[in-house]
Amino acid sequence: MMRIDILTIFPEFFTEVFDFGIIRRAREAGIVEIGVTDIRDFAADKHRKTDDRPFGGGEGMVMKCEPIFLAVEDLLGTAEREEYPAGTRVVLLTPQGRPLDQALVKDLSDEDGRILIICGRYEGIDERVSEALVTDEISIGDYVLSGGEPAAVVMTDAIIRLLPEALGNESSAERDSFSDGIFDFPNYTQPRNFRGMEVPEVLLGGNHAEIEAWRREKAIDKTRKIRKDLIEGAAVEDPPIKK
Ligand code: 6GU
Repeated sequence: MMRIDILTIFPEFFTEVFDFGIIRRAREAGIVEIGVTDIRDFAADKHRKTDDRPFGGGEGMVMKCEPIFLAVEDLLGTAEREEYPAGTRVVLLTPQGRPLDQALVKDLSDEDGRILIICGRYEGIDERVSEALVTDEISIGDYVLSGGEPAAVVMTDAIIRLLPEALGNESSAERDSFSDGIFDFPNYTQPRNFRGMEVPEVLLGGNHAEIEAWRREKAIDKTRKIRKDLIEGAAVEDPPIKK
């Protein structure tokens, strides 16, 4: 079983977010266990302060290192990165991290693994957390969130759905957008005509080779239009001839 622990100053943020769909089923099936730890429970002072003003001056507050060290020590029984048991990752979610992509998700998705996810807040977090605790600093994209909590949900979802037996349809992850480096092909279902918008003829014909070719062409077309950078990195042969 995989174990994911989220360290946050807003534990209530996660009360229902993991109770739906694939994540709920994976938890119920014992494929993954998710724990949420309130960093504030490890604040030593009587005001339970988890942040303070930055040394050197400047705007905003900085998350203190001690409560985070104590929380990680409590969960793992050690604070030394070198001593983590094999398969343990301590992730700091921060806009200054390595961008999360499907390859990194796959790397993190270990059916017997253990991941601690530290949600950064405010203007920053004491650098000693990165220096001594963290194995991976990760960002979910080039935009700024007010905290790592939404990113923790994103990352957790992406990891869990890749665990063996998490998906109802075993082959779905193989067919994912991005598993071959480009977008998924467009899908249609009933009705064949919706307000004058027709389902493409080729999909109704039952010619599987033709359907396959059409889907690949559409997937490449759409990827090229929206994410040219993906086409350059993907194993995509000749551009399809435009009709
Ligand atoms: Cl992980 N945290 C914050 N605060 N902002 C982000 C992010 C993370 N990833 C992208 N923007």
